Amino acid sequence: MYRQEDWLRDRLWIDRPDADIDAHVDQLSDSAGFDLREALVQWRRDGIVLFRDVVDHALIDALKNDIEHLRAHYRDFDLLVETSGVQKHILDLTEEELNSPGLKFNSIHTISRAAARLSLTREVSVFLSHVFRDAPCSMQSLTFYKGSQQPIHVDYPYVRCQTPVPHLAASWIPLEDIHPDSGPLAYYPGSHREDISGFFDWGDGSILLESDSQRSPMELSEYLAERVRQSGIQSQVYCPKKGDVLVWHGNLSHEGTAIRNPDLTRKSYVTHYTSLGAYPKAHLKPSAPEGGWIAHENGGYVFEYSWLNDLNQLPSIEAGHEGAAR
Ligand SMILES: O=C(O)CCC(=O)C(=O)O
Repeated sequence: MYRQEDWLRDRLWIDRPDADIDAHVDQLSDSAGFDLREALVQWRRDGIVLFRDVVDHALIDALKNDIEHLRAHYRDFDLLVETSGVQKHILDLTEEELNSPGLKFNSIHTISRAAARLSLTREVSVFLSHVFRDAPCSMQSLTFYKGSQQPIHVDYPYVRCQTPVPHLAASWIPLEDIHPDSGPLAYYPGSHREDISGFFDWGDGSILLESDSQRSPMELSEYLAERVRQSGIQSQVYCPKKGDVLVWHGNLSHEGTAIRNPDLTRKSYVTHYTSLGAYPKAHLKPSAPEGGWIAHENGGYVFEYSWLNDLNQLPSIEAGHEGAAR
């Protein structure tokens, strides 16, 4: 069982009371290519960092093309999807489910090279290598076509294969300019700090959702909504432009806001990351980390899952988006 004291023991350096960002930055010999000190200060304070106009538009277009191809030929591919909280194989979807809001494609990066490479966008990989003091690794990805309308939550009770659990962050890449009526993501700056979030007890002191948890995700949402209300934190609605990317802390409260215009898409790509040292060993092929990856760029990795082999790939594999180790 993973408890609050385990989280406090395992926290990343930057979340500890004695974190010395100046000392960390002053000993670096290479420039990050952005204001790393400011980004780390903001991360510690707000639990988010936003990089504007840094994501490769050609890769975004390649992923959008992959998504359209997948939607048109979905019975030819092997991918898990989530619809109304239920996981299914994409080939078992009805047309109605394929078009339902809230449909998520799980880990499209296993069949889309463009997606795998987007997860390792330079600024995100470089920034997270400093947060983790280790190579960032994508653990899973989620692709949305429309707004999720997901209630307020934090990721770590659900995304918890990594050891230690606090080695967790996420990025959110818009695949188009996001319209305020499409159900944008919203987040609560500063809510990642333990004095604000507290620790939701799923039962007997466990802070992770387990198969025998006595409390429900909706109770977590009610708890977090009350914590942010009590601390007076206002939500920030994220309406990014294509090219922007938001990175958030594994304990940051966030939600999918209400869709005001159901005709609008909200095409977006989320990656959850851990550090190389915390990556679940059982998910790695025997040749990893030297081999067994789909993408290895900018110091980060997207590994092949140990249980998957030779999946039918989407068109970006052929279109010069194969990527290379750098
Ligand atoms: O994009 C959204 O609406 C929600 C995404 C999210 O909550 C997540 O990936 O953890």
